[in-house]
Amino acid sequence: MPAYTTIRAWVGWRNIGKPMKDMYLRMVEIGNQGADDLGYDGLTDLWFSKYDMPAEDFLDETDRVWDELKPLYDALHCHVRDELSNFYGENIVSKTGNLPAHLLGNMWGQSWANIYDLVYMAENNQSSSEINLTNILIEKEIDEIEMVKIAEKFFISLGFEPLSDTFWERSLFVKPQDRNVVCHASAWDIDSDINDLRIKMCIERNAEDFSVIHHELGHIFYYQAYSDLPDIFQRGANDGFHEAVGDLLSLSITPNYLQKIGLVTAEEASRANSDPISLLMKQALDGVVSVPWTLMLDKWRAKVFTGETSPDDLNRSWWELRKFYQGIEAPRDRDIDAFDPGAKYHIPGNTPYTRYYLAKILQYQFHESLCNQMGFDGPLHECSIYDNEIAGEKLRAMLALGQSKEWQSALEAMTGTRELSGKAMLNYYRPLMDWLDKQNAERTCGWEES
Ligand code: X8Z
Ligand code: ZN
Repeated sequence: MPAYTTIRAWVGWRNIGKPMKDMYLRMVEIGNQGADDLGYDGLTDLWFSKYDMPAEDFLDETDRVWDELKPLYDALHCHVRDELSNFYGENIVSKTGNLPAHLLGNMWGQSWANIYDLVYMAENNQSSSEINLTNILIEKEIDEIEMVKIAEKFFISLGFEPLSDTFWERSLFVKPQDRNVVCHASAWDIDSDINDLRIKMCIERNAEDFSVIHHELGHIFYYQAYSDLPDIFQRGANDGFHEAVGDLLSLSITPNYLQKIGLVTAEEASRANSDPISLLMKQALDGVVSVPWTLMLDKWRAKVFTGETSPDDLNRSWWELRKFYQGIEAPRDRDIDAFDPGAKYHIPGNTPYTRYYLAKILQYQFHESLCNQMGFDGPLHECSIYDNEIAGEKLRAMLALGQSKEWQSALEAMTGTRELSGKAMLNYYRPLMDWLDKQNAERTCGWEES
């Protein structure tokens, strides 16, 4: 799509934010009042006090891990910027500045997987080695329900009980034609005593939604795993753990796994395995790219909640943080009354977002540790925990703890460490990082952060 078409879509999408601004500010006011009444120092203190350590220490932990991961993000940013600049021209994408937010293949620039073809395949002409899951789902006529069944089978292979009849009867899988629904995917613990667990999602037959289905089922199997505990413990070890379960399984959707379940041939799998950079690039455009995004979102909210950002500065502060953490900028000056955060579901929905930051990191810690415990000794991106008894047992035991122990102990039970760490993610992407360093050798990386 030409750049000017995407600008119109990008700008139009954000118009919905403008009328939300005053209502949002009122919601923050009420939220702060409620938090104070509960004995917290406002909403920021309330939100970040639920991680089994003082809020400031937890925020320091998130920053520490970002310091570990930033070099990987910077290298990817540098490569993507150069490729986009070659494709669109330097007048649209400068080789030294921020990335224009409308050209990243996603309304929020939170995953760049949709521009994979522009940043890797085109130049390296690797089209033949890539597994295109979207095409496979369509060619094999795998419908929305079958996509969920495939994900369910993955969990069953790890020793989980099959989903209940009511899950299949009462979930929403396909966008209804006769009414409006909230399509943002979600998973619901309606009544786990009678196993009434459901997902609500407008599934589209593509690779992205195949992952999101695993994500949502991760919530469902977590609900199921801790349903026997006293009510007070029926939660994730922390909210990041809840978001990480399905994402953990997504890392195991390897070419060999797809071959095992009959979606690709042995030849297609081995061709895909022969080009690890292609596989890792595709993963990184989602997994690595989401790290600064999931961090900056609540950085913005924290400043709004405390009043450090004044009502007149809401949008300016948003773009300052987008620039600082992600090296992304708006393609046009924003209107004075713009409220761009309002166009992201979790802002008006008031859903905390640091949980996704934690999940993006934890999923690699879980993956690396389970793969090691399974005795897998190849590169981490080739490891799949599918159908592995040891991995299944470890995962089920951790989920069954619910919130009965602090999250550090749940992490320790599964991985042997009590610390959040970016090391596992760095190990996973090591071959890509080496490749990026070579690609970037003659380029000027980085961007002006303020
Ligand atoms: O909102 C979600 C899930 C809902 S449980 C689909 N996610 C975040 C988003 O879409 O922005 C998953 C990744 C980040
Ligand atoms: Zn989720």
